[in-house]
Amino acid sequence: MIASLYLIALVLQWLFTTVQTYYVEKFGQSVLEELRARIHKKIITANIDFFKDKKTGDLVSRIINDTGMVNDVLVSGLLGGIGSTLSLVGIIGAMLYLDVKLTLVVLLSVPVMVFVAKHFGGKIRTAYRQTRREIARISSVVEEGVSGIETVKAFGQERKVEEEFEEASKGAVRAYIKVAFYMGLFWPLMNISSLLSIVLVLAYGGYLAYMGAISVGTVVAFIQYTQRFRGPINEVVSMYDSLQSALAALERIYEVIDDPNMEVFDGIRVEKLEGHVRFENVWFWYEEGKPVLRNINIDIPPGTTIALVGKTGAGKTTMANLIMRFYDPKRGRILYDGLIGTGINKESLRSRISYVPQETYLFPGSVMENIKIAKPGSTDEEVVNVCRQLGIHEFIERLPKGYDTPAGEAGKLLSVGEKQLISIARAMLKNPDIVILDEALSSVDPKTESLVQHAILKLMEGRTSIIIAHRLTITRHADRIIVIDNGKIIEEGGFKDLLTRRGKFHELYSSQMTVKPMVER
Ligand code: TTP
Ligand code: MG
Repeated sequence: MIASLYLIALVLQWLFTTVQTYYVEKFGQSVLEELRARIHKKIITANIDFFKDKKTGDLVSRIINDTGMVNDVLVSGLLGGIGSTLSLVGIIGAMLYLDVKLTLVVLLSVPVMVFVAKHFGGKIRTAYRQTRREIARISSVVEEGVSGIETVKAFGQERKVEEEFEEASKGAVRAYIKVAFYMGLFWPLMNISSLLSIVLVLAYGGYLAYMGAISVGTVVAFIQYTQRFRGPINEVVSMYDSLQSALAALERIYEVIDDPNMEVFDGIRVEKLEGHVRFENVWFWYEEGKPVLRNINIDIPPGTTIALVGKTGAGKTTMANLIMRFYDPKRGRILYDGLIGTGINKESLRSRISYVPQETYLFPGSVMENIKIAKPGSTDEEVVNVCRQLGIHEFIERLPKGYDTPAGEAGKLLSVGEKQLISIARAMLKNPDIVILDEALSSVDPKTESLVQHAILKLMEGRTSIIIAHRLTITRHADRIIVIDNGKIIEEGGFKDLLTRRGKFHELYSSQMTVKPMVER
């Protein structure tokens, strides 16, 4: 009878273990998926402020390592934890059934174990958190070193990057050793407190048996139970400390998810803009107390072109950032067709503006695919048409594989001028109402330069355009030129007007005109 019950128990155990492993893993993976998706969504949709103090490697580590850690603990912790809790309940029940007083004696060791677990648990958690941070630092160093590899090599910085890596790697080792140290203290203390309860059972149980209050068999059963008791208690406590590391990981995940830098996509949706842009007493700073734009007032009527010129660091790109609403003015406001910028839905506003940034970012994929990102769902014909209008179709056709030429990771295969042309084609494909062009300073060969210039003029035709001009020849085509210095407008007017006035613009222009031929030669 007992043998067959035992057999049935074995079969049930096998069945339940199988079912449990499957479902717990499935549950763990779905939680993992959800966490990963949430943190990734947060990163992609956060506003630009969010990225100011973040490192790519660190963010990647949070998505991969920290969520993975939470999953491991969920799975192993749940498996071990549920089983152990059930065993503990069973064992304590059986002991209580045999003898209540002796059970209480065994349970005396529980507060000791809980104290040890709590006290050292905290230390272990701190040390775990440190390990998470060090792992993230290793990813950052690798990420930065690899993405900046040209600069690293050009300046012979290999040794320095290597040292940074070694330092981060050693930091991780130190953090793990600290964890090991506290664990090393923790487990022996746990074991000793559980062994002490066997001593108590021997002493008190032995006394009771000697006095004839209980049988020797009961004492033997208690010793067995006490030994079986230690396993599940250890498991529950170890679940406790893996929970500690999961909490450390969760904290890092929620630091990102709860970051207040949310991109808010509400406000009025705009379908189409006339293109009237107006800066009213706009002040802006990235850091409190260091204004980058001071009381800017500009009125750009629909369909006109203004050129922003000024020394490096004057605040030109910052003005572009404000028009795109990557940031909002700290004081004053920007109006679009008379609507206050902060009341317009960002997504819809950005869909009406083409921004050609100072540096072109190309995604892996062909030239064709890279242009198409400006307007998802567009056809090859549309792209070719746009390139024809811009006068760069023949140019692209002459690339090694024409429109199918791979743009390569971050555009490593294309020259600066070629990248700029792709960027302009993108802007044109979007058919925007407003164009912002942050022209790159890097010199392009004269042939490409005239191609670029021609394409820019085509792009600006009939649209409100703000062109940040580094090469001042293009300012000839602007309706108005605004000279910025140290965040202030110091001069404005038409091209001829400013030249005859012989002020700041004249100075900038003539210095470029005399230097340029030498550069080109
Ligand atoms: P920019 O607006 O970038 O200056 P600029 O575009 O006129 O310069 P360049 O011709 O070289 O392109 O910078 C103005 C100041 O603001 C400068 O001191 C750097 C600072 N700044 C930040 O602190 N964070 C930023 O994200 C940017 C874009 C600028
Ligand atoms: Mg700039």
